[in-house]
Parts: sequence; structure tokens; C-alpha cells
Amino acid sequence: MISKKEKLCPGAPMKRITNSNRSAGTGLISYKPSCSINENQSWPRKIIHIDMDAFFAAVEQRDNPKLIGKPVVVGGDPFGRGVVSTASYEARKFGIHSAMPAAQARRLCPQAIFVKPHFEKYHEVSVRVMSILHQHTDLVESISLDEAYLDVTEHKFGIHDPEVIALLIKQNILAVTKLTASAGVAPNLFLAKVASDFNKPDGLTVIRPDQITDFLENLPVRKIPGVGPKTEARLLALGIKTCGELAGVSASFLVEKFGKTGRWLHQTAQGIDEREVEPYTESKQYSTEETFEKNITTLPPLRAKLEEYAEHIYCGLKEEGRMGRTVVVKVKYHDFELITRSFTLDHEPKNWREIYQIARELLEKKTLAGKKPVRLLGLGLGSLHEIGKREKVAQRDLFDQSELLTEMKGI
Ligand code: TTP
Ligand code: MG
Ligand code: MG
Repeated sequence: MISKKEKLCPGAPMKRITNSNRSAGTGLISYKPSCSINENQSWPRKIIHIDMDAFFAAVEQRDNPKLIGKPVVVGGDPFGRGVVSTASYEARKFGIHSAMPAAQARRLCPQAIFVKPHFEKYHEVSVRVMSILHQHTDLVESISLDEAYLDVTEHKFGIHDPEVIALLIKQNILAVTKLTASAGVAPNLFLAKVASDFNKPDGLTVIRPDQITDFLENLPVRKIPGVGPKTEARLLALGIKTCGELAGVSASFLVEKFGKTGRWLHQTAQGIDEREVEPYTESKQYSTEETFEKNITTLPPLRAKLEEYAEHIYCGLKEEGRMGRTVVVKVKYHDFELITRSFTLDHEPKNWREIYQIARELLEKKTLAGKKPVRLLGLGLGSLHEIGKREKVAQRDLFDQSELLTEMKGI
């Protein structure tokens, strides 16, 4: 039987390189050698997804050598109502994972070492990691503290092979932060993300354009980022377990069962994802945001902020003779997790209240505000254009994406 790793890289032996520079964490740098170094291989786009390994726990292990090799759980009080932020790979062997009650983690592994999070430190590391990524391309879309997409189709120093770029990034991150990251290289965002998760920790997985169908054939549908437990259960009930099986079902059947999501599922199962890496640039949207002195735990003060921002943005843009149709709400939680949720109107907003109403709905339905303390709140208007004229570049419908992300995060 051909293993997935062999399938990924036919004929190429798996190579493991011991990394002697490491001072923390476990494992080896492992990657598939030279299988993507193929001058004739045409890459429509070269996308890399980078995700740090057991991020919070790895930082704690790095900074306290006594924790190296031990089951470490970062999160709240294991004797109270605390929740696990993350667990070291040693702790994961006991079944401990993010978002689990810390008390349950303690029962699963009584010898686990529980550590309170140090968010400022994680933020500092994140800034360093992101600056390494920007050395390779300006097309960097940071998804959370420990994770980003890069479009390296055009590389700043002209490196053509995306595998080489990913390896350089991993080595650079390790040298600067003493932490490991996993990388996925593929022709689009969906596949790059699945690839970075494929060989964690410290992995580098390349899915070349001609390997997509083979790679997806036996991939469980749950591995699709955006397919949460609910969608998975509905697919299983239809007898669909793998992306291969999903790809074999007609688009119309999936649309009938899942609505708009059905069309997306059908495309994704075939490895199609046309989303672009969208770096956050102020010029693309008119926005305002605020980091609060004290985290905000209830909705009313956040609603009041949105009202204030909506008025400011609407009036500011109007003065400049511009307007935008995409309402973007940005929330950074107390643990520095950063999310954006957006909705694109099919018309120019008539007044600031319309912007506020949409922002409020996004905040209340598409984020955990009110349940999870909020450190930063932002509001922006994108798809900017001169008043009365449509913007030239069509924006992708982020609202659909946010629905899927919401399910992914189990909200
Ligand atoms: P992840 O990248 O999802 O997880 P991870 O880096 O800990 O582990 P992996 O090797 O599988 O990538 O999340 C990054 C950090 O975000 C994580 O270290 C802690 C934090 N986090 C939470 O606080 N709560 C959560 O539910 C999740 C998923 C993450
Ligand atoms: Mg991670
Ligand atoms: Mg992550």
C-alpha cells in the first residue's frame, strides 16, 4: 500500500534532517527533498502557509528548560473553570487539546504541568515571525498570532522554488525565535493550509499541481478548513467520508443539501480555491480601531464603540467623496487571537446607521464578543470607490468565508 507520504512525493525517499540548533521542543526538521524542484512543473500560484507548532506551549518550553520534553498545558486554572489554550505535543498524547476544560486535561494527565499564558511574549514572537515572512514577499496575510499565508509566485530575491523558500523561512524562524514552524506549499490557500498541518510538528509538505488529485483522494472531509463537526456529520450521513468521495458527487446535489456552502464544498474537494492572499493594508479600506485599557467582556460597550466608529468612517469617507460596500469588523480577543468578519453590501450604504447595523450583526453573530474578553475592536469599510461609481476590483465575498471559519472554531 502506498502511504500518503509516498504519494505526495512519488519515488522520493523521506529525508529527515536533525537540527542541532534547536534548544526547545521536540522532533526533527523533516521535509520532502527536491520533489518540487522541477523546472518543467508549472505552478499557477505558489502559496505557502506557515503555522507555529504548539505555539504558546513551545514558547513556555523554550523559556523554561525544565518544561522541555514534558506534557505542558497552557491555559486557565485546572482546579477551576479554566480552559486549555494549547498543549505541548507530549501532552497531546494523553488526548489533551485546545478549548478543552483544564480540569479535564488534569484528569487525562495528572502529571501535566499547567502554565498560565504570557500573551505579551507570544505577541512579541509573532511580530518577529511576521517580519521574517515579509522578507520574502509583501503578500503576507496574517491569520492569527502564529499563522500566515504568503504568495511567493513572485519572490523578493527571485527564488523560484517555493519549497526552498519555505525551508528558508522555517530555518530563519528557528534561528531567530528558537521555535519550530510547520509549512505547507501548494498552488492555493486551501491546499497550503492542509499541507502545513499534514506533517506537524516541524513539517514541510509540498503539494505540487500534479499531485492534487492523489492528495485529496483519501483526505477526510473534516480536514477541509471550514468543515466543522456539524458539516462533517451531515456529509457522513450522506455516505461521504473523503474529499475524493465529495468530488465525485454532483455540484447540484451538494447545493441542494448545503446551499451556497455546497458549491464551495464541491470546488474545494477538487482542490479549487481561488481566494487570494490579502495583506491587510490600510489603503484598501478606511478603518478605525482601538485597543482597550481593560478587556471588554460584555456587548453593550462594544456596540457603543461600533456606533461611534460607523459614524466616523461614514462621515470621513463622505468628506473625501468616497464610499465602500464591505463592512469589516476586526476583533482581537484577550489571548491575542485576531479575527476579521465582513459582509459586502450590493449597494452603497445610505447612512452610518446601515454600517452600524451590519457591524453589530457581524459582532454578535460571527464573533465570540460577549463570551470571550475583547482586547481590540476595529471597524473598516472596504471595496472603496468614488461615490456613485462602483469599485473596479471585485472583492471576494468574505462573509461566506467567515461563516465557515465560524463553524471551524466551533462557535
Ligand atoms: P494553533 O495554531 O491552532 O495551535 P498550536 O500552535 O498550539 O498547535 P499546532 O502545532 O497544532 O499548530 O493555535 C495557535 C495558538 O493559539 C495556540 O498555541 C494557543 C492559541 N489558541 C487558543 O488560545 N485557543 C484555541 O482554541 C486555539 C485553537 C488556539
Ligand atoms: Mg500553531
Ligand atoms: Mg495556528
